[in-house]
Amino acid sequence: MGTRVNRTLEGHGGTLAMEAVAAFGVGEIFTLSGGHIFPFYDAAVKQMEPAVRIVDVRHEQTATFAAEAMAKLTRRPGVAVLTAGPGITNGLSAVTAASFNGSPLVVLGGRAPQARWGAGSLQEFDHVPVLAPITKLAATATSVADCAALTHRAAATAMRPHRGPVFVDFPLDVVFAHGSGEVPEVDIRDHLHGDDPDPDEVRAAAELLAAAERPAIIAGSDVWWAGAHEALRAAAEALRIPVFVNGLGRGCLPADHELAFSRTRGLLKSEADVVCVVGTPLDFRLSFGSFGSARVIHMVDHPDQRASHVAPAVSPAGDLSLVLAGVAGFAGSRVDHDPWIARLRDAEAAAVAADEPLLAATTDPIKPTRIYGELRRRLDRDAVVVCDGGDFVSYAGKYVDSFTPGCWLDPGPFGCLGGGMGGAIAARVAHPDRQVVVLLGDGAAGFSLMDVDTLVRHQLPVVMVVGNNGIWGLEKHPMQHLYGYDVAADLQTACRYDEVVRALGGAGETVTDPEQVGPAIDRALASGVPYLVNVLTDPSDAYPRSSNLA
Ligand SMILES: Cc1ncc(C[n+]2csc(CCOP(=O)(O)OP(=O)(O)O)c2C)c(N)n1
Ligand SMILES: [Mg+2]
Repeated sequence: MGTRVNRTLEGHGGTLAMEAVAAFGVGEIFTLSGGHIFPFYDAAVKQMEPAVRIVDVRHEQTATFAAEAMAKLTRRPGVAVLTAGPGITNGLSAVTAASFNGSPLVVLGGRAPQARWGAGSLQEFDHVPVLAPITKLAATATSVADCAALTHRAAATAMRPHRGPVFVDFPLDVVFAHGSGEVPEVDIRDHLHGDDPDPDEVRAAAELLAAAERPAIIAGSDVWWAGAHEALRAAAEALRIPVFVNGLGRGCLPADHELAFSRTRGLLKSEADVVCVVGTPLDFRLSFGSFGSARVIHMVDHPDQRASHVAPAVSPAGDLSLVLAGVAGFAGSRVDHDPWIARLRDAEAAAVAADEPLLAATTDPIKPTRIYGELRRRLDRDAVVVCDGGDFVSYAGKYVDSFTPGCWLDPGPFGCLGGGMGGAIAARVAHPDRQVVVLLGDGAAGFSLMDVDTLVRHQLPVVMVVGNNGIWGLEKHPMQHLYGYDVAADLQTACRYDEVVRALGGAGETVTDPEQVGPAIDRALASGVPYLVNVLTDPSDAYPRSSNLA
């Protein structure tokens, strides 16, 4: 890293800040206008070569979700530029989601002028104390030179494992002022690696896996962030260990790999003797790290990711490529895992067979599973799938297979609804030629559907599929179960979300016949415009849920 040269650049503060993020490979910003942030726009269109793409949206929430999604899709910083005060507070949920997800989101904010601070300028608000608990770095640039140096430091901090969001705000009188500053040159590869793990801990983990009768790996997002998907495959193949995935771990081993499993994770609790969780927290999604009597290995990209509520057998911390390569290189003898692999494969095949009728269901109203039956066979191996919703999206997690890493955008453990259009925008910007399919609950759709306008204005065609059950399903069914009644859980029945998209300049249709789900998705994929397939689904259908949320 020390060999990189710094460029001394002249310009206003906005140019220096933008040059600093552009050095990380950032080619676009997601934003909504405000006078405080004009210098960033001027930099993007007039001062920089090549120009930086400005994707202007209809809600800062969408800008911030889009920037996080861009990071997930590209493994480099994603940048949101938000105006002072309400622009920044509108982005808070998405920043918090990025913090939970360990995503290198960079938020550049406007700020009321320094010279008048305290006098009551428009939108004067000290954002830093609000952002500090949900970011790795939150600070104010205090000079033109600082616009470059602090922004560089922020982006580098976001990228360093364990990754996470950062925030810098720029007082009006700093960001409009001219001056010079050093913009460090960046080789993004320098920012992908974590610290070296302790070789003894890596060896201990490999020995445990090799000696186990029935081991399994569960791989999560940090495997993708670390670019460790090849090392994951090598480790699994070398020791012949079944692999399950969650979050951005999806696709790190293709779903049709001989060692990839998805439907039999429940068996780990009753049958596995060693479970190795790599690159994801031991949270509610993984039964808080408790897998029956199995011993747990927790591989993390930084020591601060070790769980405090579980005592794993061993917990190697550091660069996950090196950790997994260390496992792959294990030279000792190992137990034959093939009987266990065969056992899981049989159970997996039985689960898949049992679901066939659900995926082909011809009921009226339509079962949400039928939508997935149709979608599964239409998705390309590198399709980007964006999830935003409750039960409808839980089905996506179960029935959509991932074959390519960096293709799966879900809300993650913060569970914030409303990221759908942000994900859609980013996916189409990052991957102009791939399928982009956004799966929306009807409730979730309401948070961001106005940003279909952004898809239309920026000519970003995507397919949206709404599982429209007319309810907040993931709340209505549990409330009924708990109280025997429900309240605040109903939405409009058969609301025409497709007409909303039409009004905004896209296209769409409502589907009530199960036989029309597939053809409607075909029309959407072929349309070349933002297209919403509004499928009226059965409100009595509840996702069969077993996980314990709290
Ligand atoms: C911002 C936000 N508000 C509320 C919730 C609580 N919540 C989780 S799932 C859900 C219901 C989602 O309904 P919908 O999108 O229609 O999907 P469905 O469950 O009906 O398939 C709600 C309200 C949340 N996770 N995030
Ligand atoms: Mg719903």
